[in-house]
Amino acid sequence: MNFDEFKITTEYKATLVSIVTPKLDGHTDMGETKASLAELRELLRTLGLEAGQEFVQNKKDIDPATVLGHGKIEEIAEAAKADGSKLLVFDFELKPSQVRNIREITGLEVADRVNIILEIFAQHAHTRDAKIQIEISRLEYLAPRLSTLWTHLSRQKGSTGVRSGEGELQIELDRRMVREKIELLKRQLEDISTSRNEQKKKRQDVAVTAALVGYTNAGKSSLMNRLCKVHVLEENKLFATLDSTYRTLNPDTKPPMILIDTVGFIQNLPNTLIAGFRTTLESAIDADLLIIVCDASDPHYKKHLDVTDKVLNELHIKDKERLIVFNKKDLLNDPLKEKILLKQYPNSFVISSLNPQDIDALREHIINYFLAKQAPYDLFIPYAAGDATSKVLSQTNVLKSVNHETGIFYRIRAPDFIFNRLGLKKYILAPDDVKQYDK
Ligand SMILES: Nc1nc2c(ncn2[C@@H]2O[C@H](COP(=O)(O)OP(=O)(O)OP(=O)(O)O)[C@@H](O)[C@H]2O)c(=O)[nH]1
Ligand SMILES: [Mg+2]
Repeated sequence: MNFDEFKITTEYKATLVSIVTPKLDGHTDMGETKASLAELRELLRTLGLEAGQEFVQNKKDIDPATVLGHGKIEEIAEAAKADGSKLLVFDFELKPSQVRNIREITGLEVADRVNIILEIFAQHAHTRDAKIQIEISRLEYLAPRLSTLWTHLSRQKGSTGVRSGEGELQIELDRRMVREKIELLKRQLEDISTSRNEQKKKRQDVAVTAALVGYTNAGKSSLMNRLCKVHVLEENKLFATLDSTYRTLNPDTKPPMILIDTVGFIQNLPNTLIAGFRTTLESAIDADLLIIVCDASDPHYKKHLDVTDKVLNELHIKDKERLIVFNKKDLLNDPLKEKILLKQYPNSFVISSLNPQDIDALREHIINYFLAKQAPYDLFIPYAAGDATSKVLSQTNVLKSVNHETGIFYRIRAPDFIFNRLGLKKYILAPDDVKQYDK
């Protein structure tokens, strides 16, 4: 079967539908629902879909068949048709049976938030890795919905003679095919993960890493580009980055410091996607430092930080060392906001990635963070030990050097794992001798 048939047609104008109810997380008051709808508009824009009217129903209980009330759904469908819209997009996850019911009542196409996010991920996946992960997530989303899709498809094709038995059999066959395909893709992903682990091991021996994580569109890639003076795709689109990218922050420090750019987070990120992107986020799991990037100009920045926390929790990396960077300072209208942020989040940074001075300060901070983690050593290396001198110069960070008659005094910093393998221990000065050479 060809799953492309179920892709959302982007020529459709979308009508947005949501709810305010104590029964649904993220939709418990009008403020939450409106914020989520605004984000859904952004998601639709990213996908290239025109977003039309939006409708919200206040409801104590969720209708199991259609979520919103039957009458309300009919009313929305009328208005959508009058507006030339053929697609209803619900701002929460719908059950397969609900999709089927709403389609039957309205005669319109029906999609939900998960559907939209999956489409964006599918469009933005470039590497083999990301493509496989998104395909697994899509198939897992589709599998329980196959019966809906089957009835929908047979109706769409104007087929009159599909007997129910035939349909059932077809659905069973399709399900099996989907399960097998998922298994196959997971095996492929494991292979990739193995070779990634080997690369990671190699990297851990020679570098320290910091991962940029945070809500989508916060400016992670922009920061990466400016901190490392390279070019990674940055776009005013949600989920511009889907796979992790590695760049050297500073080639002059030893070992080199590497920054990792990762996929953005979003609220109500479907579980299948978190699971699917675990391998991509593994780079963050292994990083020595997490740099949480947050768009300070977004009125919902707190919510974004909460979502980030939640995802990090799900990845079991809540306790890792972290630095919060509030970005897009240039868009803050209120001059007090920076002060408030710094007070609420001590040791955080408030910057604009468009401002070179801010970038330099942050870069220096990250470099110093890693250097401070390295132990200092005071060495005296005789001129005769040329080999040791070249190791010091090529593999450690020299803070100070003083030439003497018989050799050179070095104050250096190096991580234990590097210092231990250099064979320089015999040149370490006893504390009492340091004064004599350190001048
Ligand atoms: N005004 C302003 N815009 C910024 C700043 N930093 C980033 N941007 C813009 O914000 C948008 C998103 O930036 P990205 O770097 O792609 O964001 P991201 O966090 O990598 O997003 P995903 O890859 O989708 O998770 C782009 O249009 C950037 O030009 C900033 O400091 N100020
Ligand atoms: Mg990005």
